[in-house]
Amino acid sequence: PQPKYRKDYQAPGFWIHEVELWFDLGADGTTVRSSIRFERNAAVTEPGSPLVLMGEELETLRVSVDGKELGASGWSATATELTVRDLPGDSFTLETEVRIHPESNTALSGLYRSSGNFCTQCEAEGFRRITWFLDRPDVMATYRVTVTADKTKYPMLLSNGNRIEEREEEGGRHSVVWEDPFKKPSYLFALVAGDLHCHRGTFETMTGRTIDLEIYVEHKDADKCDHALGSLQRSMKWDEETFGLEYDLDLYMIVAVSDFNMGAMENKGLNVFNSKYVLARTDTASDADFEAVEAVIAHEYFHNWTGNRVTCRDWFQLTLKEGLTVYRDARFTADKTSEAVKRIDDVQGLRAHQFAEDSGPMAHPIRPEQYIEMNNFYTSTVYEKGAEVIRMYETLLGRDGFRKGMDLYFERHDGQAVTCDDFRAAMADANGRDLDQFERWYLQKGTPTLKAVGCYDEPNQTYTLELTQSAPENEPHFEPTHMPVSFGLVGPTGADMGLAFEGEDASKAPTNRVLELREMTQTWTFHGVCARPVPSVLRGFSAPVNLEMERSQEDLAFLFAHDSDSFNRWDAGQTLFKGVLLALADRAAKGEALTLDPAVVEAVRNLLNDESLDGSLKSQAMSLPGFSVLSQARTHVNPAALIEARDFVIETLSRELRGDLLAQRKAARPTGAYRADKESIHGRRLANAALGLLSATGEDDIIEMAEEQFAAADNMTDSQAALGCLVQIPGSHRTQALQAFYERWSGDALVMDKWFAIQAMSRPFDVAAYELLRAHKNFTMENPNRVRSLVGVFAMQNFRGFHAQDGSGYRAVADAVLELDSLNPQVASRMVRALNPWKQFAAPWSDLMKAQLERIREKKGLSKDVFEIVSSALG
Ligand code: HT7
Ligand code: ZN
Repeated sequence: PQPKYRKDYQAPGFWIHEVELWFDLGADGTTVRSSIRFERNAAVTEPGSPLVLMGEELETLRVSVDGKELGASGWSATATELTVRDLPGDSFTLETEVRIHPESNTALSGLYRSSGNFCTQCEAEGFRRITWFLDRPDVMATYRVTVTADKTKYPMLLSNGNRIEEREEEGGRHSVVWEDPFKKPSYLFALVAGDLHCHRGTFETMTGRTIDLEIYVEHKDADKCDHALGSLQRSMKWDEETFGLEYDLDLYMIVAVSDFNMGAMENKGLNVFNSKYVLARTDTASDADFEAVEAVIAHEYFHNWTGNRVTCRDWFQLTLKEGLTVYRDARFTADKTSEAVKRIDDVQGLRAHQFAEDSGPMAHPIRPEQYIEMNNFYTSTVYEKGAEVIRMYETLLGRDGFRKGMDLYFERHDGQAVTCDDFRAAMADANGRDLDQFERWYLQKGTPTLKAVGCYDEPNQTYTLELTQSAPENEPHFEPTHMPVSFGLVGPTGADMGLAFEGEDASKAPTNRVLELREMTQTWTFHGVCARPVPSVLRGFSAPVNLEMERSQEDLAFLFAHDSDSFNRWDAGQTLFKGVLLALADRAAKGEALTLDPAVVEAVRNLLNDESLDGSLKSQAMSLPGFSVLSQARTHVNPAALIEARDFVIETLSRELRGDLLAQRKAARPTGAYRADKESIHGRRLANAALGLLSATGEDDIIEMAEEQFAAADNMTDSQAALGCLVQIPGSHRTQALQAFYERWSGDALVMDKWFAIQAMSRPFDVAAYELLRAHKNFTMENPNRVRSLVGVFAMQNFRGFHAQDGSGYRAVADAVLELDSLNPQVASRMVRALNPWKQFAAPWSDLMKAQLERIREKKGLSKDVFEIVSSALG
């Protein structure tokens, strides 16, 4: 397969203004008729040149132009292109009729079936699996869609926009006609047909319009929709209040489906969701699940402006809508929960996944330069690093400046398909700022390093900070970025000091400044610094970089105890832990004895007992850097040594802090019936983190505590946390708890996903246990959630089992990839990435991982999704 390049962009040869579609849905094939109004784009194609449309797996039944059916010489079709010659002029109507097979579509792209219902997924390039089309985002049209199906089996027939007509047809069938007045690209098309429960609500907009809200789920899930509806209402309100953005259609629909490749899809007026991000009831979904539902509903809703009304010119610009929308949903969640907790969770995720991706074989700029299969570029780099880049605009321009930039962006581009450069220009022009250099964040891959060196001059009472940015190892053409570095100085009492430039009064100066680093190296000098401070650099993680700074354990412990910036306070702890863990891993690799510095234990004890912190911050403060973050800091990683070091520190903390953890758990656990207020959520998070840490030693009284919690829990947060502790201990505690959970929940697919995942990430779970679950009657390769719960969790979260020294973990995952590749290439290509970092590991692990990648590459007929990942990994 040949890559496509960003530099080769050309406008389409034809524009499409209006589309009319007729779907005749059947048990054994579906017929799709289309009538499309084309107009030649004279700037690109010569008069008389043919029309070439995109398609995949379509059986073409008929082609006509302006009402005249074309004979064999008028058109020709290959597997992926329909060429129509002899066009009557530069504008005409083309009609086609095709037959497709949703009933056997296991790739879940285009029109497919899930739990007996029909649904679609068109992003990125799935619309061409429905009908011949110019399936590219810069071709925007209005749609009128008629859906016809059996009325008993499919009483609900949905598509984008407004329902304008319903009629009975012969033979027990019926039709519904939909019209979407907003021009949209084909990737936002959607159709759903099924027998579904509809949970209704309304929203009154800021201009007084009433919007109907409809959430469609399977009947059995009718009592799990309240939270989704509330989340949607809160998102609509927030976007009005924060960005002045009002919803446009009169109807907003969300449909939950159980077979879905990703989280959700923002189709205009008709979102289709993975049921995981809709269904929530306190006994089946944890606090984290509730938060995720709200965040994903918000994300898809926010796309209505950032993505749908203003869309991407081409797929290279994906971060234009995704980075911006992730940034928007993160602000929403921060407003609704806790800004500090959300920031820490996000950066933890970014470092574990995006930093790893950015230093591996799939590293790419947030705006990639090339791709073979676009679906492979829905990455943590495009999404999460993309959101960090948007956040940097905000840090540089301020909240008000950012809002001005957003307003100008919509004023200029509503209804258009645009580029990341258009967004940057709106931000610059609205604020009278030069953001040319900022483009490098879109052009360069890899994580830059930011080196900070501070110097306190006691006689002159000045503090000089030197910042240096340097190239990531994998970006040979690095040029300095425009980097906001949020900075403070913490004085000996733990209070922030004034940051005065020469001539300013330190007592009146701000205690936090955003320093704009534009050169490779710059220095700043602060005056009136009356005592030796401890610097707090990159507060709030103001840029997505690796910070390097020589700091003593004492200084880190001091920041861990005092930094006024909650993020940096947490991060000081992480830096401290990371140093300790890596040193221990080096000792473990040499077979040396391990000991933990008591100062580290005391630092955690202090945090735990700091009553100014909420439960979530305390639980974050005691979580150690994970396997991914630790292994990024080393070449030739010995996974066994890393795991041993981590286990040792966890067990030591568990023992040494036993009294504090027990007290914290007791104080933090909410009493009485389940409540979902912030306090209770923080309380459960701390109590369960404490229980998790306590259970590391496997002592009887702690197991008993976990068993009691498991038996008595009236909510999934506590039940799942207790089960998570019990499964770590081989033997009857584990098997009984798993059995009880299974018996209670075997009829609920989303809870069963948890049952698989909890086992797959547990300590005693080796390849033999994996194979047993692989053969379990509740496992299927055809459901992506189930695959992610078992194969995904085993490969990406069970480092012990996956990195087994005999290579059996790698082989098991490669087997799954090969099987999945024929069923669902998108999911296969996600799973295979677990093998990507093979070069980072020491022998024998690296050779064993590589051998599995080679085995996969040899498969005949490998999908281009998996081919692209494997060939870049073997590169
Ligand atoms: N915009 C949506 C992306 C998406 C997707 C992409 C490829 C294949 C399947 C997919 N399902 C959804 C999700 C979002 O970011 O909102
Ligand atoms: Zn999105």
